[in-house]
Amino acid sequence: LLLVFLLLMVVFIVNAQNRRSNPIVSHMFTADATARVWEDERLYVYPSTDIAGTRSYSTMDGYHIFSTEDLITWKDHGEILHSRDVSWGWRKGGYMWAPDCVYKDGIYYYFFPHKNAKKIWEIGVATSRKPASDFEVQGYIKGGETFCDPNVFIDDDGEIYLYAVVDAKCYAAKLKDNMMEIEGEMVHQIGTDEHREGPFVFKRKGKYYMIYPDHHRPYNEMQYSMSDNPLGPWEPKGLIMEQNDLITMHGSMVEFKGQWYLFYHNGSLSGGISVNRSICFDPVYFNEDGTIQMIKKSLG
Ligand code: FUB
Repeated sequence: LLLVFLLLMVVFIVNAQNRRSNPIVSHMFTADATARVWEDERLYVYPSTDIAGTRSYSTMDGYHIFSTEDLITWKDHGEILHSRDVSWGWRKGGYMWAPDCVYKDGIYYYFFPHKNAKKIWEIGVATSRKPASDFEVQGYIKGGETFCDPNVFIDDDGEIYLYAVVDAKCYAAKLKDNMMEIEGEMVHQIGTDEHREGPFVFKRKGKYYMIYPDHHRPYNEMQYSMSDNPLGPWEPKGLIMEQNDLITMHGSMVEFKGQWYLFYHNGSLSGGISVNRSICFDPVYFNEDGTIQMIKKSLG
């Protein structure tokens, strides 16, 4: 009897933990999750912040960072950057949209789309020697004007690529070593035609993957393309996650402790309010040929 009781307790605790894991954050609204695993074996999520009570994405402001070592307990590292820290930014603040962060030569580079004093999108760059604090704004990427939703991918050979969006199309270029200038011009990424916003590129077993939200209405779905080259052309591979309860879908994919995960957002905390989103994650499984299996959502 005692054994049965203990077994029931274990099942109860595991279930309770699973229930707690999504959404990741429940004390504020978060969206556009970029997940990264750094050398300290922690997983960091770099999301944007949705403002309670707002009616518009224009009010989004003040980035937080969250991290975990077990996908159960999450640490909020607090607000690490606000529009008031951006000297060249739109005077009324807000417009701090989907960020990314990469690590290179001892420095964490935080990329954030923000409107400049003329209300035109720039890709801001802030740096720190730590993954979740002390970020200082360095400026914005030259050649990245009007682009939004930056994603930076560093290949095994050290080449750096910037992906970003304008007019619901994905463009990309090499980034110079200084991380502040693109080489040449942003080029349209062929084979990502269903793309609407928020690209995220990663590499697995020598293949390049780009995941992106599509134009599906009323709610976006998550699709992906694959390539042998980080600048394409890409081969569209179709859906990996069906629609959530929101018009936007934006996410990232990362391997953590031997398992791949998709990070994304939905309206689970707000009851489906488009501008009050919550970040979630679910496991991802690959087929033998490298294609991605449809992802089962644990919520929404
Ligand atoms: O969060 C603001 C915008 O909504 C992002 O930049 C888009 O990707 C969409 O999620």
